[in-house]
Amino acid sequence: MTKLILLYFTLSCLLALSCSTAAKDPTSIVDDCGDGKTFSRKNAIDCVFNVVDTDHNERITPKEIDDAKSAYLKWWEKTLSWIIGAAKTDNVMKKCDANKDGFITHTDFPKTQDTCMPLLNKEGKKTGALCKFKSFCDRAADKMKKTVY
Ligand SMILES: [Ca+2]
Repeated sequence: MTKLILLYFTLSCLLALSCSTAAKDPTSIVDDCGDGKTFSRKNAIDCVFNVVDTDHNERITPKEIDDAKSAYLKWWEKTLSWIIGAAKTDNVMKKCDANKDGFITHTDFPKTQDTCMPLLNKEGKKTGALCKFKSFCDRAADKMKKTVY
C-alpha cells in the first residue's frame, strides 16, 4: 500500500512537471522588436546553429559561445555582458543546457524556453532577450554575408 501511494505521488509530480514545462511551437513565440520587425524563438534557434555552431555538429560548446562573442560582440557589449552576467558563457550554459551534459542541442531548447532567451520573465513582463539576440544575429549575418535565420 505504501509503495502504491509513493508511486501515485511520484507519477503525479512527473505529470505536473511535464505539464508546466510543456514546449510551445518555437515559431509561435515571437517578440516585437519595433519598426514592424519581429523575431521568433525559431529564428533564434536557427541563428544559434548557423552562427555559433561553427563545426556544424548540432552541439553548442562553451568554447563556441566564447568564440561567437569575440567575433560578433562589440567591446562595450562584452564589458557590459561581463558586468551584468547576462551573456557570461557559464550563465548561458546554466540557462540553456537543460540536461546539463555540457552541450546545447536541439533537444535542450524546447525544455529551456523559460530560462534561455525567455520572452517573458516570472512577472509576465517582456525580457527583450529575443530582440537583443536578433541584433547579434543581424550583425553576424552582415559579417558572414549570408542569411542566418
Ligand atoms: Ca545539452
